[in-house]
Amino acid sequence: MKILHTSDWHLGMKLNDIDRLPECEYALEYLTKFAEKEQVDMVVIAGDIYDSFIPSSDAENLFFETVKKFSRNGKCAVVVISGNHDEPKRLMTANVFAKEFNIFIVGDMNPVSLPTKKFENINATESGSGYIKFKTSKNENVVVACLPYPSYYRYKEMRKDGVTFQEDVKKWFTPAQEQFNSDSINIVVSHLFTYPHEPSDEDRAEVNQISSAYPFVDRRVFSEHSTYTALGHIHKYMQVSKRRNVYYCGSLIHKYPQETSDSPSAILVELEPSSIKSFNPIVIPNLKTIEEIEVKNLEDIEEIAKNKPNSYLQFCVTNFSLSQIYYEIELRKKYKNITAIKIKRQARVSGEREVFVKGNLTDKQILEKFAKTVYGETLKPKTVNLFLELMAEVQNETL
Ligand SMILES: [Mn+2]
Repeated sequence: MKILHTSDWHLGMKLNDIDRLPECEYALEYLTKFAEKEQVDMVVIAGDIYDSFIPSSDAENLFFETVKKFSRNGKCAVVVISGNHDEPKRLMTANVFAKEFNIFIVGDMNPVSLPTKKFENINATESGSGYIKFKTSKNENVVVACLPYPSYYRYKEMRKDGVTFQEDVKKWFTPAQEQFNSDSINIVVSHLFTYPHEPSDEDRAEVNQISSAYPFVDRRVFSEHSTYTALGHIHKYMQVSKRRNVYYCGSLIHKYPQETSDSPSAILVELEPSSIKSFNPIVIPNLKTIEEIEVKNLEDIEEIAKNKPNSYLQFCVTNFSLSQIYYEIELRKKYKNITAIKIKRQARVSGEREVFVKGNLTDKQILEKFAKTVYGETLKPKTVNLFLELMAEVQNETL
């Protein structure tokens, strides 16, 4: 069977007050056409459908339209889980209608209700705590284990002393992963942090300790009997485990300049019981790109911003004087495609790093030191006095 793995749509995401929904629409248009052309049997969406708990009606509309297109009147099953950005209950309300399109939205560990009608290609046959079983027209048995974004709050559990997050996630996975059979196609869908290295025994204790503060798990939580594990949460295409076939597919649209236009953001896999028949990372074309550009002077920015209206631009300026601050504000106002102007620190240019300790320094000395290290400048007495006046005012207010 053919499966399309997509994740982290973040519908409703904004950048510099620019609504990125048209970009999502463009990418999803491509992805739905692709899924139709490939005649995929199942689409899994590994969480973070929306960017916020209360999405706009436009964002919801795009989600509903898209999953409906994916379903091709029920020919393709669509399995959606909630991510940390989604409000699980709100996401699941659509299940009342969704199941009649072969669409299943999983936001908690309760069994989803099954459709009342039969579809020609793939049908849900059973559901339980964290899993849905399907049967295809080619008589393939499919088990999908779903673990929506795991958190103690969402799973209504308390963290116990001496029990790691790793152990709890493994426990939450158990009822579903126990359903895996050697003759079925076993799929895991989740939204969490994991990493591609197996910690050594030495490191393990440390990893467990850190993971009690930061919710991440290592790949031992994923069943060895899983044919394919579809993850969301990290916005970058990544192979976590080759042996266990654990993958992050990447986000729908780019969020960071490191993601180049040719990085994959979806995965098409063809699965057989206990093996992958074919594996294809998909590069989804983006309507806009994110670029990081280094310039010498602030004056160089305007020309670039004018010529690249379809890119989000993050500038890094080498020479910057504090007196140019108003010019910078004006530039940002005029060109909405400028998403950041960072100043390359003088200390970093010369390769030095200075540790800044307040110690017994006065406010005046701190300001002068700051200006010197960050901007390489000596401030005019007028600027220093203005700063001190403001500081005095703030201190008076907070007393
Ligand atoms: Mn996430």
